[in-house]
Amino acid sequence: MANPIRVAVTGAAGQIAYSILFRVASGQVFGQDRPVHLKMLEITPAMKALQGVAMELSDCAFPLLTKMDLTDSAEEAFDGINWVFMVGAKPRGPGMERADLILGNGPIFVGQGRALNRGASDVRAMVVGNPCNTNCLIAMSNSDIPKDRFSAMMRLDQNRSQSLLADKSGQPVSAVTNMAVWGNHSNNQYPDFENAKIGGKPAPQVINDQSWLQETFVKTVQNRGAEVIKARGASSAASAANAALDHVKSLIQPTPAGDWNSVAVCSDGQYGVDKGLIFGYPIQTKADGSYGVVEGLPMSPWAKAKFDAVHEELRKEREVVKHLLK
Ligand code: NAX
Repeated sequence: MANPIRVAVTGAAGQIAYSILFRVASGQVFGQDRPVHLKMLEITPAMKALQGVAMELSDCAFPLLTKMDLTDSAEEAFDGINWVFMVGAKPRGPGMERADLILGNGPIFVGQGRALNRGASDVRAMVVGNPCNTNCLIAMSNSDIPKDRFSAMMRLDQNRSQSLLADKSGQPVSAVTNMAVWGNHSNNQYPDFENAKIGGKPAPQVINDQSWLQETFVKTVQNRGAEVIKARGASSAASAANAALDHVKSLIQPTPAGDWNSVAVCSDGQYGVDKGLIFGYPIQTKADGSYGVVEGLPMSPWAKAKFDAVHEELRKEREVVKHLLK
């Protein structure tokens, strides 16, 4: 058997982690031949609940789960890790502005960013805790590890988009490919139906209803999180965890030829985005494990306006947290 992969999960007693941990321990992400050592981080008051989660993990008798560490210290949690799911953050409360959420959660990612320096030489970090793009920017800025090891999650938005296009076109989800969601995981994100394909054909040609695509589709994807909260009384959890797993798999497995996935990564100026912003792009992972942004996708003037708006939103978020950036 290979050496165990060391995987940290922050916010490990929370609802998203409750789904991530069991699926990672069962081998669904890193493979059925790779043992897993879980390193679970929580805040001190949640350590008892975390013990309960660990008891349940133990009760599953997962053959691949070799070890569990439970801690309230980011330095301990990140020591020697290969991957981290950065989920832990406070959810947005009633009446809270986005800027308040950014200021509330941002400091968490300063300390955790520094603690990432304790990771293994190949450490990689993905951020789920909101506002995930800007939290990822803060962690990246406060750590010394290479920028291409950081990403934030747009995959729930991609999956929501694919499902909706499949439903509208009467085709299976697997027929919907090339789904880019540009920019920020916020209600200004732009799910790009213009470049999406259904059964290998351009989505607008298959659906042939521009006003549904521009209005209903885009708004439904943008507001889906809020709709789930209204219906369930709690924010997306199993679907968010599922997306986190898809996200990591799409970064460690080669992307099928001609397709792409949506991942927020550090911009190197592609599509005119400010260098250094964590921006949702179409990404392809190569056979050697490196990844790149798919360049040269066309955008109508209507789409470009959506793109510019979400770019501007991320610039403003960076401004709000500039005191937390190194
Ligand atoms: P929960 O409130 O169930 O769990 C969060 C956990 O994080 C709690 O157990 C809390 O004690 C812990 N925590 C807080 N501060 C911490 C710190 N400094 N170190 C370690 N742990 C800490 O929330 P949950 O539903 O699991 O959501 C977690 C985060 O994911 C939230 O910020 C949420 O907004 C975000 N989401 C992001 C999504 C995305 O697509 N990027 C979608 C789903 C979700 O809304």
